[in-house]
Amino acid sequence: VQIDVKPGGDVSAINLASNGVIAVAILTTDDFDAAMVDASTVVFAGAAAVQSALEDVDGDGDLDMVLHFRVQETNLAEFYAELLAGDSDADRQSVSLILEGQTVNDEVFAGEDFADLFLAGNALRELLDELAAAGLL
Ligand SMILES: [Ca+2]
Ligand SMILES: [Ca+2]
Repeated sequence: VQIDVKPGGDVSAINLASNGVIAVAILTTDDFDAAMVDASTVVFAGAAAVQSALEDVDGDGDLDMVLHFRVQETNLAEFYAELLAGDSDADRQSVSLILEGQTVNDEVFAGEDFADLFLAGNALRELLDELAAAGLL
């Protein structure tokens, strides 16, 4: 299925130090009706959704499902730390993110979108210090 991490912007950048939520839209297409998604089954980057709503996020006249995930409940910080250990000059790491779930009819679906993960300032310095102390840089 088609998903859109942080719908609305061109570049989806996720600040891993955030205590907020990431919005991910599951888009309704000719082949898929997002209203059929069972939001309680959806997993994104290791996290379950804390909120879901039907909304036309792409403005094409049909309702899409928008789910919210808490940044701190995802596994993105660990993922980012691994990537940073391999490429410590890049404080922005581009990744492919997968969302999986089931419809109310028990059909399994998955979608993929791309986003930039980043940390800045103290949060970035602390992680680099941790990686260095662990001998990973
Ligand atoms: Ca996006
Ligand atoms: Ca729509």
